[in-house]
This record gives sequence, structure tokens and C-alpha cells, in this order.
Amino acid sequence: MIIDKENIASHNQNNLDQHNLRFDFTANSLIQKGVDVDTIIKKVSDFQVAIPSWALGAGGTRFGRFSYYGEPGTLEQKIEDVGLIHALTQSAGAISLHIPWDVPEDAEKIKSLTKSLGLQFDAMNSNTFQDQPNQEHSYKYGSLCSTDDNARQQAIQHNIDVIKLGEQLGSKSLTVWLADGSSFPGQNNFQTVLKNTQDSLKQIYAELPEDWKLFIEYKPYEPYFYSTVIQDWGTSFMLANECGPKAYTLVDLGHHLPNTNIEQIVATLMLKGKLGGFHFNDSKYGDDDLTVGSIKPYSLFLIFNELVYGMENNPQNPYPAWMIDASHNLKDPMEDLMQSLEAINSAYAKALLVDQKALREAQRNHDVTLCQEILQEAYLTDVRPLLEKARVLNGGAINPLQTYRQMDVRNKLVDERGKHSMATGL
Ligand code: RM4
Ligand code: MN
Ligand code: MN
Repeated sequence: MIIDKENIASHNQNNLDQHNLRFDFTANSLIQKGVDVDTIIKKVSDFQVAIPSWALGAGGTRFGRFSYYGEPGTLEQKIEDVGLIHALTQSAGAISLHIPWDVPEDAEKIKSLTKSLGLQFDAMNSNTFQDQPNQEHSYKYGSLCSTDDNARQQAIQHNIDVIKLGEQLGSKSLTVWLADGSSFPGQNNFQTVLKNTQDSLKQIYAELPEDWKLFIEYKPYEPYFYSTVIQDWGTSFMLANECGPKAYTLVDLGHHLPNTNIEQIVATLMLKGKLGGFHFNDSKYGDDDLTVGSIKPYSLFLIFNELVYGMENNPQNPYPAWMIDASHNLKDPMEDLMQSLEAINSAYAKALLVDQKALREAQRNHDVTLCQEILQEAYLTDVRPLLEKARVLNGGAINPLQTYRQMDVRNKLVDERGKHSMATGL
């Protein structure tokens, strides 16, 4: 299924008067305060977030999985779904593949389909956290960290194969997330597994094409419950430094213990030029993979405030790769992803509204009250009309979720694909 711009434009007609009213009010109030509204709209339009190929189907928990009707059963269908989300939101212009869940049978065909929908290939993701059928050596006791040379070599080779595949597709980065760890004290020698991981990453790094980046994710626990080899940003940062200038830390919002000050981690990494990628989601307890902004929208804003500061003041840090890393147990995945995109764009636009000059001045004067007021002033602004404008200017929907429902997209997909089609993934 493909949604064309005329179709979206005709749905927009019903919302146009309301949108214009709301936009004029917001834009005029901001202009009065000296805000350059056009620049903010342009920045929001340019902000593109990748959708992972594994997020279009229903996610599960270790207790079970409830299917979602009309799930994309093939890689082509997953790409089509991202195309639909992008057509409506104009802000999901890339797809990120997980290998071997989504190995293209014909790379050229996949490439042209992706291009025709206005999408690019974002980072490639390797998978050494599961054993695949017919795999020779098991990852049960670790992959890149393994003390079994055969398992370790196999995991290194898998990552190299993923890079080669990514080159065929035009991707420019590899994201490595390792489950490696232990569930019981004494199970692993901490120094040995860390050293093995470092050696393995260096071997993968050595195979990285000149214009590629390596992103190293971290996570404190799960699937193992006593220790994780790359447990925190410090370990990831250290490994990235050991590898070299093309290796970076990747921050996944769900990969922190409760109450961690993620915005401070962002600031530290950007100062050091080592924040390479970002995975968005939200959580109450751990790696819950909930809709972005559904639990802690203010934290998301504070994180964006540091990202915006870093993007404007840290030329030593490359432009980060953005991706939504969520899982959908209950909601229609596409609706959920559109809600996430709205939350991301909203936090970004609010962060762009922070009066940086006034904030620096208040910080210099140790006016703590005013510092907080300045942040709240931006955070409490209703930026939705600006996001609507950014979409409309690019041919997207004023209200993507409503348009998606009015177009009855899910039922049409069920008709096309059948009720019980299943997506690969977790
Ligand atoms: C992990 C991590 C990775 C993702 C897998 C599916 O928790 O966030 O980025 O590839 O989940
Ligand atoms: Mn992630
Ligand atoms: Mn995760």
C-alpha cells in the first residue's frame, strides 16, 4: 500500500482552518518574543529518525507474544510500512536493519524500493544475542566476550558480514549491542571478558570501511542479571576510544538504571566528540521499550536540550544517528511509531526554543530560579502547530494519526497480507 501526496492533501483540507488558526497564534506569540520561527520549522523538517525493521511487528515479552493483525511478513512489507509512516509524518526518512532477522534476498531490489519511498538505510545492527538455526557455535555463554575462541570468531565474522551487507545497501554504520554477561557471581572473570570484547571489537573495527562508523551500545542488565560486559556509557566510551576515531558510544534511553541523569551523559559524550547514535524509547522500570515520551516527557526535553547545545557547540561531535528502538506489545506498531515521532519532534522543537543566551546569563549570575524558569518557558510552549506546519510544507499530514485511521490503513493491510501474517524479530 502506498499513500500519495494528493490523498494526504485532501485529508488535510478538513484540518486546514484549525491548523492555520493554531499556527498563527503560536507563531505570532513566538515572533513577539524574538524567536525565529522559520528556522525552527526548518530544523524540525530536517530532523529524520530511523525506524528499525523489527519495530513494525508486535513485540513480545518472555511470557508471550500477542500478534498484531496485518503485520509485515517480509522485508519489502516492512519497508513499505516505514514508507507509509514517512509519507504521513515526513520525519521517518530511514530504516535500520537487524541481521539476520532481515537479510535482503536481492539487495538491489530492496535498495530501489527504499529509494522510491524516499527512505535511506541507517545503521546496520548485528545480532549475536541469539543462536540461529544451524549455527555451529553457541552464544549461550557470550559472543564477542566468549572464552570459546570458536564462538568468538564466529561472532566477529558475523559483524564483518553485516558490514559487507550494509555496504551493498549504502548504509554507513554498524551498531553493536551485546547481551554478553553473566547471571551468577563467579561465572565470568570480569577482566577476561572485557579484554576479549575489546579485542573482538578492534578486529571488527579493522574491517570498517573508511567512511563508516561503529556504534557501541551499553546496557546495565538483561538478559543476564548479575553482570553485563558493556554495562554503562563509561565502558562503551573506553572501548570506542580503544578502537579509534570511527568508533562511538550509542545511547539507548532504556539502557539505564532508574533515575540516571541521561542528559548529563549526553553532554559528557558530546564534549568528547563521542556520541555517535541515539535510540529513543521510554520506560518506567528498565528496557521497557515504551512509546517515546509516554512516561517521562520532561526528561526527554532535558536530553534534547543537551543534544541541541551539543549540536550547536561541539563541532568535534558528528551529527548523531537517530533511531526509535521501541517494541509494541499492545498498540498498532505504526500508530505507536507515529506517537513516538511526535514526541521526539516536540521535545526537539521545545529544546530549540530554550533562550540559550538568557540561560547562560542566569547561570553566570547563579540565578537558579531563573534558570529553571527559562527551561520551563520552553517546555510549556505548545509546539504542535509548528510540527504540523513542518509536515504540511513537506506534503505530510497535519494530523498523521487521524489521517492513518481515516484512511483505514490497518484494515487495508489486513486485507492485503492476511490476519495472521507474522513479522520476524523478537
Ligand atoms: C536491545 C538493544 C538493541 C536492539 C535489540 C533488539 O535491547 O536496544 O539496540 O537491537 O534490543
Ligand atoms: Mn537499542
Ligand atoms: Mn534495548
